[in-house]
Amino acid sequence: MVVATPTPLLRCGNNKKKTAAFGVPIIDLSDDKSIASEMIVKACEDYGFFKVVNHGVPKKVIARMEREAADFFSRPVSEKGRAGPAAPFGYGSKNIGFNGDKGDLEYILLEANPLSLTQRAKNFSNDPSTFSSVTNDYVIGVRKLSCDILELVAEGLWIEDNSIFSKLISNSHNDSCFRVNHYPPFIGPNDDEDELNNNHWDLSPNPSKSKVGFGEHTDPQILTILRSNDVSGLQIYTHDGFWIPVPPDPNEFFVFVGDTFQALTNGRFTSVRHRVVAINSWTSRMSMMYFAAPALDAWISAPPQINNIITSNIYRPFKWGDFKQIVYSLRLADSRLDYFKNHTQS
Ligand code: GA4
Repeated sequence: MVVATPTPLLRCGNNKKKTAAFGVPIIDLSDDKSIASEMIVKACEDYGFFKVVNHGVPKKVIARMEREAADFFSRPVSEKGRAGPAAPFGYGSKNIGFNGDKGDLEYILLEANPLSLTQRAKNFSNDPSTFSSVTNDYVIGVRKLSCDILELVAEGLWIEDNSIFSKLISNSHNDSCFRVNHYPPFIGPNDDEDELNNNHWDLSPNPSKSKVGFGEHTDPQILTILRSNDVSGLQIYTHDGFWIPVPPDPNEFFVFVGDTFQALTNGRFTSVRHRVVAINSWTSRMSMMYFAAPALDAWISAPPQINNIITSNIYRPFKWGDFKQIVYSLRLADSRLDYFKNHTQS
């Protein structure tokens, strides 16, 4: 069932706040399958974003991952630095990607497969076997959640083979990755009007008073599964031009449609633009993202069932590995899928 959680809406493009009721779609995975699948498809079409409850990932698995990551970030800078630089995997601070993007954060980026997690664990913990087993358990939990969601999507789209999308990421050569972001506490200048507006201030496209934790972008993969602690900062951009603050919820997961899912659905779903802006808080924000990606040599093209007779393919088929190469050659905020548009499309 999708429930509306009222949240203020902030129009992009000026500093005046326009508020209206908005609800992040909430999908209850314990609901009847046909209801959940219909709701997920609608949320993917309308926002490319939703929250899942009754997700099945054990609380203990989440808590242990949170503890391991917090332990690592609490270490001295000199020690953490030994796990870097992120190229793209490892420990990173301030620099995002290879083309000059910066953010006010530090992070860990890892390949989400058991072999690589085992090999890298020694850089992140004095007890590498615990670190790799905790991370692996978390990845297994969120991968299963991604597969459940992708199967529900296929059902909601009336595709006979309900594993058509999920098999791309359950494939043993999947290129999924796992990231933990750590944003420092931030206390900004005092502003009475802002206080009245829940401290959500200066949410224009280029915020001047607030600090950008992670600049606006879409995720290139199929799906992203995000979980954070209780500190806010995440915002999503809606189809009608609003930046919306997403209230954090440490017990649940948020799901983002990525560019590859946009291509797999021939644009029926659109990847959601999002960013993290530092909001007044004495504590740091920590978020964990699982980016569900296919194997490098997997072909990405929309199955014929997606299109009705008159719809032509917006994108030409591409391999995930080729798309990924383009992704890393561009800046964070760039629209990467345009490179794979069919020439007949405007
Ligand atoms: C955004 C989503 C994931 O965090 C990520 C990021 C990657 C990186 O940090 O190395 C990228 C970014 C992300 C998209 C554009 C490129 C690549 C930084 C960057 C500037 C791990 C991913 O897959 O793409």
